[in-house]
Amino acid sequence: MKKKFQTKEEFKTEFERRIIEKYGRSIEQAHKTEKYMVLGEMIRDYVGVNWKETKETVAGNGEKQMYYFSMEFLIGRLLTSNLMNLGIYDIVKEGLQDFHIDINEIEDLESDAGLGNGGLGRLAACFLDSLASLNLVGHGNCIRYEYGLFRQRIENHEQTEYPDMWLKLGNVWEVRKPKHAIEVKFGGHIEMYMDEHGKTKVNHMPEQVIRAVPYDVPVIGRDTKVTNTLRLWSAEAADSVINNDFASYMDDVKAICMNVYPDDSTEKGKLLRIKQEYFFVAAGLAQIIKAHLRVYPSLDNLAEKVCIQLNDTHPVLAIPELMRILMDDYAYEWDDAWNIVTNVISYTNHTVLAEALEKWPISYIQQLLPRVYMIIEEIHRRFEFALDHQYNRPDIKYSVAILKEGQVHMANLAIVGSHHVNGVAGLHTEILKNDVFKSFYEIMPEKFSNKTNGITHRRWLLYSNPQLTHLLDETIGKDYQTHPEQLEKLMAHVDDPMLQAKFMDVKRQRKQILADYIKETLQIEVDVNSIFDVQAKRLHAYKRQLLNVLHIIYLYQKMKKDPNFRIYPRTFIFAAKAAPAYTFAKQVIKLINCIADVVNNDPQIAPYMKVVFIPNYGVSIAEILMNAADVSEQISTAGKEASGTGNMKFMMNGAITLGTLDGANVEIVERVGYENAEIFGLRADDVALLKRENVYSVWNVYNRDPEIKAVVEALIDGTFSPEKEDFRLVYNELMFKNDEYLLLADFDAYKHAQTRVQERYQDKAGWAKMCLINIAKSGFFSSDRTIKQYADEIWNIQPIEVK
Ligand code: DL6
Repeated sequence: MKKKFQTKEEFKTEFERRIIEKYGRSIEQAHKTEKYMVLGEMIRDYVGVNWKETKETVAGNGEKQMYYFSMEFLIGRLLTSNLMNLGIYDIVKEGLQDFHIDINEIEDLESDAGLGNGGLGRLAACFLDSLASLNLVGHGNCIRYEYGLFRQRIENHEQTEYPDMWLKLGNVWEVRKPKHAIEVKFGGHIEMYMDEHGKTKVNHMPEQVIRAVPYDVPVIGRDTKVTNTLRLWSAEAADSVINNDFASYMDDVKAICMNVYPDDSTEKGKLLRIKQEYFFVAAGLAQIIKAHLRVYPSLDNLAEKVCIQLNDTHPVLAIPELMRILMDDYAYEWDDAWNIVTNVISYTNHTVLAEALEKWPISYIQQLLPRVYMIIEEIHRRFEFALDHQYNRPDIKYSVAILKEGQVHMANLAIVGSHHVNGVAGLHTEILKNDVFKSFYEIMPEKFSNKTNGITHRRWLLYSNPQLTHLLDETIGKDYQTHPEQLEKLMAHVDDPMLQAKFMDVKRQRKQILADYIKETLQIEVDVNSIFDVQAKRLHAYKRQLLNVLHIIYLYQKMKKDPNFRIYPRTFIFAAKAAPAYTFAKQVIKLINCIADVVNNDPQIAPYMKVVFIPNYGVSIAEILMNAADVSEQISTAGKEASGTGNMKFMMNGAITLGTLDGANVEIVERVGYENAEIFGLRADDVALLKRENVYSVWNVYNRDPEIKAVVEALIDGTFSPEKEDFRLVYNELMFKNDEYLLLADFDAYKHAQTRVQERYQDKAGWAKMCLINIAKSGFFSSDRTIKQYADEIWNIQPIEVK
């Protein structure tokens, strides 16, 4: 089958024809959103042939397929990356130019898909890009949320949340597939009976049935025909509405796909969250089973042909649900079903924070998913039996229990039901093995492994930083584009003064792009000759944006007090969303904006220091922010950040990591050397020791150091807000919870690290060399490497060839 266009002229003819046919207007008359929609649809249809051929190859050759079950896929805009991956960007750009259409304007119309909230979701998106680009068959399974997390605006210095209507123009990339809809059952009761062969049969009489309708988005790899699917499930009313109250039934249906993160602090919120989790898992599994049975006579070989990766604990209900399908719908005995399930499923852990490890009240699961709960109980019972009789470890029964304290411990269920469990960076995996999941590791060490995260170098370097890409092509050739580990070739050139100068020029161009954006959106003038120091990530106490803020206060106070003390000009840039109910995080955002107001408007200080908070951080903002940074702030309390992936994006674009030895920072430093990063502060072991021995007192630090005292007092003395109580909560969290995240314990070390940064920046050649070394060593952090490891060591899938 022939593609619809292969040359610029063919593209133009097709584009013009479609505009006229769809909107009954000429190109000149068409609105730019209409041009965007038509272009998107053309690209989607363009890949239709590859999509079909990939599916046929998989079925024809009996290829094994991987399904990535994730509540989040932060895929960002797709137009540019799809055009680039397909190698038709220039044809399309020039074709549009002939019609006097600027491709950048069209690109800007696309919204970031609102399918996630942070690093975990962006990781899933990078993985999809790498899977297709490596010719691996790996699909995404998620919810088609109607509204993304929220659109953040700053009003009166504060975060305000507006609906993120990312589907406002529709989603040009998706194809609705009503024929593949699945009925998902909730509530009700279970009837058990004996069939004519004396076998126990189970009948679930649900209280509510909701139809899951898939919307498929093609996932296009670079220079390959392999086209995978991101399947997004949308909730609709089922034909058989069992609930009598139609209005409240419709509310329930709508609620499932309404938001990414419904507030789960209430019972209602928790029930909704469990419903969301079961909804996309049950629908995804049902479709996998159907597709399998279209090709194979039974499910006996399911584990040979299918594997499922659980992205954190959110999709863990896949374990009991697959058991349910195998036993209740296909009459498998428990042991056979368990054997299949535990060979299909594997689990990635993304956090060590106790509060982020999901636990759901037993009564909620029982009420919503009565049959699934029975199976969880049986998994729990059998595992306890195994602890007594197989592992001989009754002593650890409590710590590894799936059911305890009235709750279902989802991570424990995940570990018991998976063939592999992995962490996302070396240090993180060690903490899982030696601390968080120590008891599990003792009895099943072979399950645990590390898969250090990665980022797709296509989006984060090749497409978002064409200036640097051009310089790299010129210096080391283009092989690194398909083999990112070959960025290492740059090491042979890092001492070249000409290259160093060219790199600084590229960085300057990227800084100018960001500076223009800041000017246009925030009316703040920033100096591209200053050090761009960036902290961009979700706002959380453990990520310690507040440490950065306290240091800014320190510099401000010192410059105000001593006219002879001046710093090398620095622009401190923040970007972060705070969870709407997370008051502390929202106060920190307000604090940053209040400080920005004071500092930026102080004529003595502003030439040396600017503070900028860029609102509505997301993938598109990251694309102009990461590559403009000189300094990458990765300053979490050691042991708390599982990996981080922003650190890798900064590094790949030639920023220096200013960080603690936490998450993947450890592996960054291992590669670039301590001399090419700025590492400070307590190590994870030190933190653990301080906590264990209970020897730290925040008041001792406060009383010992007058400078620290002055900084802390500035939170509540009206320096940054006439309302002295505005930041009381921040103050209290710091001082009356004994500085849980050890900000003041690390303050001095951070301050000195910051001083070294400014000294080193002034040696331009030395700085450029450091940046080039960071780029050269960043190939390891391409998600292509990560995905190859998952494919070889967990999924056992191989690249395919689509003819
Ligand atoms: O693995 C992706 C990403 C890591 O880079 C971050 O370090 C980690 O915080 C994040 N984890 C989560 C899970 N929930 N929590 N908290 O988002 O995963």
